[in-house]
Amino acid sequence: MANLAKGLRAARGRFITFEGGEGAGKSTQIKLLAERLNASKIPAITTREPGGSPGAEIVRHLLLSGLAKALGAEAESLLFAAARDDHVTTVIKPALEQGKWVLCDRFTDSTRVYQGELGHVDPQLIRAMERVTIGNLKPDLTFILDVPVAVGLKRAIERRGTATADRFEGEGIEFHEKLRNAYLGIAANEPKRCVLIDANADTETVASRIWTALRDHLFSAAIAGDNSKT
Ligand code: Z5A
Repeated sequence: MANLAKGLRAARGRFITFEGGEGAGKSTQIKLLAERLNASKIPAITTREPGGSPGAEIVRHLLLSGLAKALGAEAESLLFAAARDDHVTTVIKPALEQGKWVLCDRFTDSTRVYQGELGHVDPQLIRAMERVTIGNLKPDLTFILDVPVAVGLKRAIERRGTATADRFEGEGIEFHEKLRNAYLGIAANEPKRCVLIDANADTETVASRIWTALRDHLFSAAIAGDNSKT
């Protein structure tokens, strides 16, 4: 493990994104994974979208407060793209170039699902925005955390307490069911990049599922790369 960590530190970092519906447990799991990687001497940072950089956090406020909703799904997509552009340029790419692993709470799949599938924004516009904002920066691995809608919403409502629901939390059950199906579709269509995680379990069990999948996908690839040099 020590040699592997040394080899992985020397290379470009890995880009890992977490996706899923409301209350799936992404933020909880990202934090746990970062702690585990750092404890294994693999430097990892956590970040999120929309946001993650000072400029993008301003756009986040505009989007999640619902102020931009009246502009329509296309305009909202452009705002998500503007936030992503700043985040990728100022945070994600520099960290990867320094050899850090970047764990990001939501990324382009969220735009595909929320604005594309649910907001009916033209897929060609979604792809064009991806080309502009991320170029060839694709996640090395995407964890799609899956929970039944009722479970996710219950968790989110409990966490929110008396605070007001944000722009997307306020949508109805049908919206969240469609969201879940859209994520299941992405996981089925892109099995090399995406790992579907059953997140309807206690926190430690989900963390262990994620660690096992990470080891299988990224560490085994790194070991194979290492062995091929000998
Ligand atoms: N959005 C978009 O439309 N287009 C885009 O391109 C992008 C985003 C990038 C961002 O919301 C919104 O922006 C999002 C999509 C949209 N819409 N929504 N809704 P956000 O950043 O404010 O929140 P989120 O990304 O949706 O995450 P979340 O729903 O707040 O939750 P989470 O990160 O998946 O879960 P959590 O915070 O880790 O856990 C939620 C609660 O459950 C918490 O109290 C935990 O302690 C508890 N929890 C976590 N795991 C467990 C387990 N295993 N068992 C029991 N309880 C648990």
